[in-house]
Amino acid sequence: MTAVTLQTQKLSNYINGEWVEVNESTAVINPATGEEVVQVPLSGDESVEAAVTAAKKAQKEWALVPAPQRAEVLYQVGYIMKERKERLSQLLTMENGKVIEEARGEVQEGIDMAFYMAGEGRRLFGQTTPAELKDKFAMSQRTPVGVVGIITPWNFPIAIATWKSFPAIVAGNAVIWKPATETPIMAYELAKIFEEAGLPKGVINVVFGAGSAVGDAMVHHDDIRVISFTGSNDTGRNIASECGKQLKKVSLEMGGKNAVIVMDDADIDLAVEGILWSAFGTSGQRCTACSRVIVHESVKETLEERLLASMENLSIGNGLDESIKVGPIINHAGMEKIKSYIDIGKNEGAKLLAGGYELTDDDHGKGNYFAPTLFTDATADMRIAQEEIFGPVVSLIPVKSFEEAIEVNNGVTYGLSSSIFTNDVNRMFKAQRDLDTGIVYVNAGTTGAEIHLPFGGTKGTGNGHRDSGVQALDVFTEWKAIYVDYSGKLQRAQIDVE
Ligand code: UN1
Repeated sequence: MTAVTLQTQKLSNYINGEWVEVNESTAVINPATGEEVVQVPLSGDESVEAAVTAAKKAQKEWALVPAPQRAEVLYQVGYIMKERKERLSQLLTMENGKVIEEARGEVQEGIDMAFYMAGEGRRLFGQTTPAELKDKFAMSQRTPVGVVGIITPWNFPIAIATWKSFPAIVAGNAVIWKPATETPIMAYELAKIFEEAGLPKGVINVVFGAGSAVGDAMVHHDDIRVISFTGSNDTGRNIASECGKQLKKVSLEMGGKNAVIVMDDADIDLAVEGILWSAFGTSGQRCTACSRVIVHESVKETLEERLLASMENLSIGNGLDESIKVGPIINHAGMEKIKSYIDIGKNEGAKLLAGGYELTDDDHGKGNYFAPTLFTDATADMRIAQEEIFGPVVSLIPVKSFEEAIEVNNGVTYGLSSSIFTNDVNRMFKAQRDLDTGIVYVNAGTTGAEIHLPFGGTKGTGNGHRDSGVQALDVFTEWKAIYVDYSGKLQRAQIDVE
């Protein structure tokens, strides 16, 4: 693997097609090594103001460009991303820590989104509907909302940004993007790609920052008509209440407490593979990560044994090494949160079967590494079985029946993803109907959503909107109803109906 390098030591905002320096900055740390990767700007209100001014102006022009031509830019973005896939993947591993194979997968998710949404440029379907009056034509079509704000997380810094920015752009909006402080490089690289692809200046603007400074300014700006946010529950709820006060449209995706159900008739080896991949891949730092295994009591011991045996093969380290399966935890705060849940689980009486500690030996000491962890004999109401941990920690909850499994799966405040391993076709269909989550898998783990399907969840996971899929367009467009009367006379709806 030839090591890639960044062209700069300090990133700049991208506003109105210009790279704008900000005085204040903070270090981005590679979680695998503890070393500084780059400095990220700490912007304030004035950067958001400049970005909105640029975006407002650019959006008026951009909305007039025919959608198939807007899509041409996205095709170019896709081609450049494809050409640069390896570079982007390595940089992603350096800032986020995820293992290189997963980084390549994430970049691929972004490439797929580019081509998929570019295709929407030739669809963006509206509807024609029969009018109730004679010689009258009625239709509904999508129109851009204007300037939209997107706030993206560190765990999928490029894929989630593409889920939000690509539909927004193809639909004729301009975008203000606040990327996560921990992972600004993907935003910087993607902004450069937009620039090279020929996106007119001001259509995308990237404003870096830390804490809530930039996000707050975006949420409170009257000219930003939509906020699309993926991140923590607390932040999402604050954004939602602020947006509520202003009647600003908001789309939220705020995590999960996703379960794999293993029934007595399941292929146990397949279930073990599914659990390992979805619980310990990305070190459990996915919204879709499996952090509960609801297991039929008759196969509990077999599952425990096989899981423990397979967990021994999980190599932990710097994800740039192709042989590594589990990378680091994003930062110290993430690490402290995971550790606190280990104590909580032990105090609640769950049995710790494996892991439960930070790796501090010479090979790992400088990075933030946590051993893949397995609790068993957890009960559905324990905090480790209810709250999102965002780390490589999974808890087995034994149940007596299929019905109980479904009830336990649904008995949490989140509703993002769920999975069932069974070979009984009736159970498969009942489960897909009864599992109260936005995503359901049969005989696969809880991760691995594809970009052309809607991504999001029920209950506390969000507020009913979806990322990716054609459904993402609903966030970034308004429906306009249009009536054309060609009767040559005044026809009053509801009154002059013959
Ligand atoms: C996330 O963790 O927020 O389905 C996104 C998956 C990935 C996306 C995860 N395609 O696990």
